[in-house]
Amino acid sequence: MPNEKTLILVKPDGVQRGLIGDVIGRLEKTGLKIIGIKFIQISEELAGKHYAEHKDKPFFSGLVKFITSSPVVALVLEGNNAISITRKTMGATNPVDSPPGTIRGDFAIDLGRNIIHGSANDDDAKREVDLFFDKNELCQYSKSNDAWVTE
Ligand code: DAT
Ligand code: MG
Repeated sequence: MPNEKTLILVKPDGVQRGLIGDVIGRLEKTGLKIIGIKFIQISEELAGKHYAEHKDKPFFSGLVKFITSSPVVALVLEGNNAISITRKTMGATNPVDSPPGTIRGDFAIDLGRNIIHGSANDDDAKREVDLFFDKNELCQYSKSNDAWVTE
């Protein structure tokens, strides 16, 4: 889809391991544009809303505990096919299944410590961007190389 938005989190493990720059650098290099960014401590309430689809899963309480265990970096990326481009760059949910060259494939070994969140589809992206960012925290702007990224 043209000019999609997607919500990214550098999760607590990525922050604690000093991987913020590597993760954001890889995403930036795709050509997707950062239109929102912040460093936040996720509350239990926000974690519950963000991971609502998993609330009945056995791993839900561990997931909430993990995502609230340390600050995260939240970003909104914008560009053509931002959701699928980002998911490809992230790798699979389980690092074991993530090929080299992907963020999870290169930086993670454990399903519960997989470094990055990225919205999985259009509905999730809209909901998650709204959960983490106010409208006035997103910047619409041009970059001089836009025409070299998008035809
Ligand atoms: P993704 O983060 O790739 O969108 P997901 O939405 O299915 O994956 O799950 C959210 C997170 O929950 C995932 O990044 C890691 C954790 N998780 C998923 N499945 C799990 C499982 N079976 N056991 C433990 N943690 C799991
Ligand atoms: Mg998901």
